[in-house]
Amino acid sequence: MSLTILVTGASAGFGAAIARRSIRDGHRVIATARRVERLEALAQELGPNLLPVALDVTDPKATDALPGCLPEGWREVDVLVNNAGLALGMDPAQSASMEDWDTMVATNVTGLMHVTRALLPHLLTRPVATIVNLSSTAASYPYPGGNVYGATKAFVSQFSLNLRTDLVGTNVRVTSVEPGLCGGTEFSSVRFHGDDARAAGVYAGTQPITAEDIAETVAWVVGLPKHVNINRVEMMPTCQAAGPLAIKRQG
Ligand code: 8X3
Repeated sequence: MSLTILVTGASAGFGAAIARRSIRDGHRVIATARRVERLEALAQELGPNLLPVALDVTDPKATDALPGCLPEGWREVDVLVNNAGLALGMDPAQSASMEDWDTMVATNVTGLMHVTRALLPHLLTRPVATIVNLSSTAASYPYPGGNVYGATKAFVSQFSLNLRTDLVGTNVRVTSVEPGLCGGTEFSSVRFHGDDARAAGVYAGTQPITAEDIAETVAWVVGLPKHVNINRVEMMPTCQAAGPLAIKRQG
């Protein structure tokens, strides 16, 4: 069955991979992002089944107006993929940038919340609908410098679970996808404010999860029969595992 899938943050990384995979699977994609020229390039690549829509998820006026701005024929959204999000900085809390913290909360928490609230009434009218929220292993496993980033992702995971309690008995499913180390995207470069050498160091000697692995997971979640809801998917590359708790010893 061909679905209409709205993906936020679709101009690169996970979002672009999810758009590519969804089109390949015969669906239609509303690709939203701030960087319209990148969306236009994606539309050139993927053809008329991709609709590029400029959207800054941190602009509540724009997110709240989003459903009303969709053109005729694109309003029946079956799947919302809340992918837009970012990590900024890895400094300890006592020296981290407040501006970075505010940006992460505005995007990962407030933006996701507004897009979800705007689309929910429409999703409820579909025979079956799915919200897929991109969270992180950082939601469950703290690490030094993860402070606000991990906290925003804990919000995403818990919001997903709480949404289900409101939506139980409706046809709207909700899944939190929680990846660990993922390579091949701008994630670490953005986190380190363009320091690509430092970003590359994050992946040195590893085979991380890829954006295509995430797209595969989203395709699986979305394609399951309507009586199945996957609550959360935690995924790590085989080279990664949760570490021991830290102990600071004296001497
Ligand atoms: C991405 C995983 O470990 O960089 O969300 O926080 S991590």
